[in-house]
Amino acid sequence: MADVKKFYITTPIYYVTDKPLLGNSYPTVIADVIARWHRLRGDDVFFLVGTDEHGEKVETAARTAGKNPKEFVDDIVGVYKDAWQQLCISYDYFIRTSDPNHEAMVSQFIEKIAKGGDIYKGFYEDWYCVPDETFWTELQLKDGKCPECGRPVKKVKEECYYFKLSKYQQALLELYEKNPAFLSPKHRSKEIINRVKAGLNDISITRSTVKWGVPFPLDKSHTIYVWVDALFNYITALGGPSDGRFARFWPADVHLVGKEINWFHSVIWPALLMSAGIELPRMVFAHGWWTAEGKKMSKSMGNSVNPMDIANKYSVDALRYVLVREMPLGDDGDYSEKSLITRLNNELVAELGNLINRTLTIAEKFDGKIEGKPELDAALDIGAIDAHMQKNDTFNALNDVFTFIRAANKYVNDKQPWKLNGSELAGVLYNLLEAARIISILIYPFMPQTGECIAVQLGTKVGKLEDCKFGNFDGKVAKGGYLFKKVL
Ligand code: ME8
Repeated sequence: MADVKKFYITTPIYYVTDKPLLGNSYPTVIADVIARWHRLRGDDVFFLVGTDEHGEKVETAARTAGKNPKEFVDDIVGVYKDAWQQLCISYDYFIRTSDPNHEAMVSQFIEKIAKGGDIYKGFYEDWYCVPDETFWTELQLKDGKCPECGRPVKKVKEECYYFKLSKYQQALLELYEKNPAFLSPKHRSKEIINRVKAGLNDISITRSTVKWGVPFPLDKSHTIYVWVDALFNYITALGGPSDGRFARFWPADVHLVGKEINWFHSVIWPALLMSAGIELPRMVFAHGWWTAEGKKMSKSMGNSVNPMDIANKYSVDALRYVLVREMPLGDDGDYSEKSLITRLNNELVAELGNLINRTLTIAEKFDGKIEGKPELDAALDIGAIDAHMQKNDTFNALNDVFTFIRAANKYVNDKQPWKLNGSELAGVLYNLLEAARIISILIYPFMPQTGECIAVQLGTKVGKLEDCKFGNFDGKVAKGGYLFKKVL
């Protein structure tokens, strides 16, 4: 296994115009799984989440709701925090871009970039997608609409300040060349590299018609473009360059983002950092998109999925399980309730739940000393699972954990412990209880409540990765209820 190290992972910070949906719960759950795994290894982890609170989209949503923007965002942030608590998101810090500390630091970074000569005054006359907070040229539009989300765009004509993004073309291409993992997964890197090779335009980094934002330090009649404000959250959350947390955790090890915001993270963000003289993050990992029941999820189509409804109906862990298991990280996938029920019944109930239940049932009836020789250990390859997780391959890691669960179930079927007694039964039970204990650890990052529930029934605590080897079982079994209930 690789050495223990510091590990800093971030999710996108979400626009606070609505409650959390399945889409943005996805990177939050995946980042949580990865952060929890690193903590199991003993790594020094910092896991950041937060909210993107400025800009035209939020300003407009607040106006529509008849509130001032600050009141409006304060109300929704609470909903996000509650949702993340319910989904067992173990974040270390929740950043809000309306935090005064964040605002002050963003202003300082912009002053630094301006001092370096990378900002100049100009005029923007082209298109803008408010829901995505993105500038588009006439040529980029698709049928006159936003090429990213397909929604209508509006014409913007306003004075603005530009950032010299074009100056960083060569440096960015060198970054991608020298550090291929920066653009992850590999199959999404080509698109970015080709676009950067084709040439970079300077970008507008202020709005003079949007009031809800960080004042632009060089000209207070402008606010800083919401995307520039937002990207700096990854540093301001650590208290900025003079803070001990920055020294300890920066550069970020993984910025997990949706594929539609890869450009901002893989091109604009490193260019801003180069300009500000700050070390670059190690990886931007662009994950894929969910559709729901075969269709793009959107409120207007009435098929946006509320993750809390799924969690309340089936359990938080069933939701987390499906988010990891149904779609390899980096690919696109489809969420359907039918598929969730199939996995819940066939995998969580019939494989994991059944193994733990039958193991505990036999163990409770047995009153001898539980001892034996490891036999099931050959079916477990912790190194391979950890290697998947080092590549953020949550899908294959979970797959391998289930391969072990299946091997343990097969072991029960082969050994038929109900026909055994004495030392033979003790030996089989020893293997099953040690397997169950190890499973409680391995499953914990994916399904924390299930991991804890197994450990409690075994009379142990969820251990660390180093405890995932067959030793002496020293728990005290107290069988509880079923882990999962079959959905009929
Ligand atoms: O873009 N499938 O915020 P946002 C998978 N504030 N992931 C989805 C998804 C879907 N159907 N829908 C949304 C912003 N997501 C900016 C980010 S970061 C400095 C600023 C996820 O509220 C996906 O990760 O629109 C996407 O990148 C994110 O939600 C967008 O959230």
